[in-house]
Amino acid sequence: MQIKKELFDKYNGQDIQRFTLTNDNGVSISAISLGATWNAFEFPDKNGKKANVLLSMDNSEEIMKNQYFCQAIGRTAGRITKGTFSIKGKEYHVDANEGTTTLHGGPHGFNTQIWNGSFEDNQIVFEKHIDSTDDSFPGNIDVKIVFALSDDNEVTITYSAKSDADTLFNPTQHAYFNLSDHDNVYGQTLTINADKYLELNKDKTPTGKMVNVANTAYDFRSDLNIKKGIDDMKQSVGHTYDEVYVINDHSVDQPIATLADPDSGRKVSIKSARNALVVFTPDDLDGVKFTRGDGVAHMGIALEAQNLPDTPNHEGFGSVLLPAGEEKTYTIKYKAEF
Ligand code: FUC
Repeated sequence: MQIKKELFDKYNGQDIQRFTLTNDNGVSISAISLGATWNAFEFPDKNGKKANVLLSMDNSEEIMKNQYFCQAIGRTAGRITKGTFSIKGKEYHVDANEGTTTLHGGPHGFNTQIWNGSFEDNQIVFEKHIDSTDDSFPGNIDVKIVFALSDDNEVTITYSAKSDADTLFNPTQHAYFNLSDHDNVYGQTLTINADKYLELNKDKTPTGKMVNVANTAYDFRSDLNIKKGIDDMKQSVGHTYDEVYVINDHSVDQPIATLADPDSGRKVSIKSARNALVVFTPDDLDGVKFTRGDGVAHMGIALEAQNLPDTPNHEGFGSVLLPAGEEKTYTIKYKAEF
């Protein structure tokens, strides 16, 4: 494994560092200290031609202007209705950043923080102490985000946290993928191990209802061409994918989703023990400057492994409680095949 640390750029007068791991197959990942952002995932196609399969950006200003692209998301992925939830009968209000909703940890989420980065045992490690007064969530927490790359081309991202008071912890990595050399994901296919998705209100908060995917454009249970899916969604429900899939009970070794590009032969399968995957294929990426070029509709697909959002406000969504003094660790794995 080769490791490399370099200066990415400066943001608000602070150095932003870029950390890269490259394995013996020439597969590499990079991450930067601003927002613990995953900045590159490079691997070859079936003919050996390498590409970065993430929607990456070249500078911190662009990353912060657009937010969430391949960034660490926390404390809580997705939307919390009215920024309000209860833990053990006590009601909490956290800062909103989308009308009255708290999205992706609110205005001071993980993605806005500059993390202390280092290499430990050939892994990229980002650490941060976040006070309750910094982001309005209960509990002062210590968070650690680790990026690892194996010799069989699997990326493991681990999120650990410990808090001094009961709080919520539902982190994710907001990766947007495009496995092809084209500027859209139309030729790619997606499979998701989910029989159900969440019904959403107009403001995209969950209603609490889970709906069967069978016989709908939401059905990714066997390889579905993404272009066909988007077209069917537009026709049947009038919008593209911005959906929360309820992952079926599964063993940790079983991928929850697989994205494949038949043309290039590149594939990424995602493993997570958790019960949700958000799929987002934005129409409007105009004006966004990516490393691969100017943003256009459906240039990438976001696949966010997490727990169901708005968890404490719905029966049957499970729990994202981080009890005081306990450490919780969540792992997401991305296996590259080519
Ligand atoms: C996803 C979506 C949202 C949002 C964000 C950037 O999680 O559910 O609608 O726009 O990412």
